[in-house]
Amino acid sequence: MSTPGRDERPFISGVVEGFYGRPWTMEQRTELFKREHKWGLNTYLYAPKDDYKHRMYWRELYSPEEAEQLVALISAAEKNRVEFIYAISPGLDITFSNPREVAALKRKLDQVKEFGCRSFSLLFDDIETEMCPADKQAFSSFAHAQVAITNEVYQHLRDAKTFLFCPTDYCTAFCNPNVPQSSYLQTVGEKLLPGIDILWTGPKVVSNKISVESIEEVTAVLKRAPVIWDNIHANDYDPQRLFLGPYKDRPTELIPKLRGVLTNPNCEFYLNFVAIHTLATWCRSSATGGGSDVEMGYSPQGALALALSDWLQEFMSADQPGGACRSARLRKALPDEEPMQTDVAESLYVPGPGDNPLYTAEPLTLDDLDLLSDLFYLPYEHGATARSMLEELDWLKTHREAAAAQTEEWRGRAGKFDGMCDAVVQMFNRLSNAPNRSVLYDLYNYICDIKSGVGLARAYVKTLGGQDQPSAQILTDDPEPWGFRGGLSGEFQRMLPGHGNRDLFKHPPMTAVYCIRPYCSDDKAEVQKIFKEMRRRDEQSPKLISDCLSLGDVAPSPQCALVVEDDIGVCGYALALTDAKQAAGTEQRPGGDTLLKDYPSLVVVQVLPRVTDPSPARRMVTQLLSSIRSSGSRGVFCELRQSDRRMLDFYSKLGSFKHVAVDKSLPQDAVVMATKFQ
Ligand code: GDL
Repeated sequence: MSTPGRDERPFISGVVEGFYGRPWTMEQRTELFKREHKWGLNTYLYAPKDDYKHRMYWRELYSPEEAEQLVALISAAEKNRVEFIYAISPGLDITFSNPREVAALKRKLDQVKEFGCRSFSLLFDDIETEMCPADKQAFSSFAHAQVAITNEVYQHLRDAKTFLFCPTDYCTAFCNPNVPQSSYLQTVGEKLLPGIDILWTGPKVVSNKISVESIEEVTAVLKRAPVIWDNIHANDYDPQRLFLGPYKDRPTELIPKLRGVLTNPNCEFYLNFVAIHTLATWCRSSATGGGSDVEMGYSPQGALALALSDWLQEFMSADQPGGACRSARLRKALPDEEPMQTDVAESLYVPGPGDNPLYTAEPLTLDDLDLLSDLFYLPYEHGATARSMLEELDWLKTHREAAAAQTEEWRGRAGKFDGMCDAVVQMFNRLSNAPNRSVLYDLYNYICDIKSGVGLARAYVKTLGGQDQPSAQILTDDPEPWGFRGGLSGEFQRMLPGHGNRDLFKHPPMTAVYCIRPYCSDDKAEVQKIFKEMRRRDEQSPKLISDCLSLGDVAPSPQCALVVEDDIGVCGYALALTDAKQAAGTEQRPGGDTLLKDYPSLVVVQVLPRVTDPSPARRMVTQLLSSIRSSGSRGVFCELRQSDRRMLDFYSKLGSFKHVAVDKSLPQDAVVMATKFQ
């Protein structure tokens, strides 16, 4: 049999069933081959971690029943032009130097070869790196032991179509001290026979991005282009996560630099429609990716849209006898359409007048699937709707003062948040009604979980807004078990520091302790120091009223001066004038009257850059606003310099302050933001 030259071999593209947990069924795998064929993918790597005879009992041969199933599976792959690669993971307990062990490995692979399999793989991921005494004597390193056995098995099998090796250091993060200098990878690269390809997961086990440079780096050491084992959609490490976002952050320029890409996706077979469909689109985006309908340029959003519209068809097709949706059955039974079928007619219940009407649910929509994908997007990224829900909740939570005052903005945004939560509940209802029960059952735990999470957030916002609605009852002193989610693992999480404010997608965890206290005359020098330090760069520009306040030239109003301290000392301040008119007069500002009429009070806040947590400043402002408000003032303004991005950002995020027209008497680089009390 003649083997094609290295460069003529087609790009390997497809799926690796390489996750921990329940393996897919033979029927699901057969279905996978059909899909791969349809979408232009060409490979399946059989490597289910918890399959008995793949890893733990790798030495055991298959029984006649198992053999029959594997034969059927391999032939189904062939029928669909999918290359079936059989992988084995002997690394948990193999003694590399023992000839009986090598013989056991050969015997097992010979058996699978008899089933019709032509491609094989040896996996050494996730194993102990310390060799046993016998192996230490026989081999100069772990890499030498693995390479020796792999080369021997590869040669024994003689004409393997494809042979893959998974190293123990299979990503940049595992390499010591780094990729180019890793003696493990150097040995593998130099000693592994050239016909053997090497699997690689990228910079990390679950790589956020895979760059061309990182692949060039590893290719140089391995002396061959790697096959990516991509864990972007793998979810076996967290039972609450699922990934329905598009294949992303792998530039298509990688395709000519790689030997192939295999995705190791979600454990739940039916939830991999998007993962596999979008990978197929990615592979077709380059001429070297194989397939005739070459699409130049890959857009994750575009690929997702294609996948979701196909997935909707799958959701809508009944997968169980009698599972057609009620409306379809009804239509069939209508006398003026097709002739009525007796079996349908007999089982069909038509409510009479005064009876309960039949339960009806709207069919699932593409928008529902868009939302679903957004809620369960990618390991390092939430989808747009999920991000916006988080942002809204964060805003509503940090503007409790606005909630208490029932400002129009707070109420408006609370309503918007409620609407987004409702869309999740509606999506859940329509999904539960979908005719394809297999997909629904795979999804069920995840959508239940998100529905509960959303329910809690929704109830919390209602409570903030002072609504005592039944949904807000979830947050009581004696909640049902779904009011404190997560079981024992949830208890542990809640006991660990940072839980609750660890917002992976927004701020780093914060550990500093701040103390806010009233300003006293001894603080004057410290406040001046902070003011001067923060103004160092634009010292030339003319003074604002707030500058006079910070410098102590004008005294703050009673109950309107605070400082914040950390363990080093005073690190910020907030000062206010309930009536800024007099100070404005001292600064001789003609025309400032309009501003002062609507916003008679002034506030100034400053914190040193070492305070990365925005909450101390936010708390000081909230406190001052409430003092100003109780003085009877109608509104508050603050003066900022355009160069003070940090404070501009701070006031913008507060939400209640809006930009107001700058009066001409102010320095050119000044910006005014203000808020009115309702
Ligand atoms: C891994 C395992 C894989 C697992 C994945 C995600 C490789 C080579 N091995 O490290 O079996 O599914 O992480 O948890 O990726």
